[in-house]
Amino acid sequence: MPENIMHRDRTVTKWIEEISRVIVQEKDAQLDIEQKTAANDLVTNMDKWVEKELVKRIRTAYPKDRIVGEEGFGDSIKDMSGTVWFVDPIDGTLNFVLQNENFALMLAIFEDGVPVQSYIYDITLNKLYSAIKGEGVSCNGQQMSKPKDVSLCDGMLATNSSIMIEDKYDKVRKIARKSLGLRLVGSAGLETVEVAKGSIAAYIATNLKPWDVAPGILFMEELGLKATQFNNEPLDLLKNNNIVFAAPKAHEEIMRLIN
Ligand code: 2AM
Ligand code: CA
Ligand code: CA
Ligand code: CA
Repeated sequence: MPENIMHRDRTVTKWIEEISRVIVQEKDAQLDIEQKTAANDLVTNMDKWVEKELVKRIRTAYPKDRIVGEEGFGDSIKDMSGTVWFVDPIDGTLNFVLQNENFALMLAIFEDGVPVQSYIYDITLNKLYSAIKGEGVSCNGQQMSKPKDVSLCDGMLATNSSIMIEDKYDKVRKIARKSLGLRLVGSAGLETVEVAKGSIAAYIATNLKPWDVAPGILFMEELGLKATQFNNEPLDLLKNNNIVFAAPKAHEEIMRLIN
């Protein structure tokens, strides 16, 4: 592994450990909850604090890099040149507020559009999943193996609730019927992790933001899995995406059913 990547990996891992310790410690204290666009689109003081803290640390350690963060403390970017960080301070805010589990802190680093490092930290389970370009994927430092290439009929499908509620993609129901079962966790990051582990054959979701999907690209790449938009094109991190993260066989079937 190149020295600069190894050093940055150690730095990011330490930041995630330190910051998430505060999330766990402060969680039961007063949580300020605000609505963003709707009653199910929330932000808390903790989301904001985590993003501010990460942005501050990235700017100090890597002043030339650009940052795209959900809560708006980063930069707005029009291209992927140079080093770009994607920050989702708490992925699964609704779970964070209502469930006390199933939420994650996520980071992804791209160099000239190429994903080089990704992190998804399951905060309550204390599991840090990290992907490093050319080095595979690990969980708490333990290398993960490539999952089996399964068809839909041998695996489960994860999806996001807007597909189901808004009825925009009727084809998704056809895909669900071919699978062994449907799962909705409510954290794009943790659903990505399930695909990486092979416990879910495919994750299909509509209208996800760049920071929701950025870490998944390298996880899929390093494990021989597929990450595309519904039209089979690569993800575009300058806009929202309808995404499929899947085992290759399941992905091929989904492409046939969705297009
Ligand atoms: P978030 O919790 O970081 O907002 C399920 O809701 C998944 O979709 C979560 O990963 C959530 O990320 C993401 N998501 C993206 N846009 C959303 C929105 N407008 N409202 C709720 N969740 C959204
Ligand atoms: Ca949000
Ligand atoms: Ca998110
Ligand atoms: Ca978030």
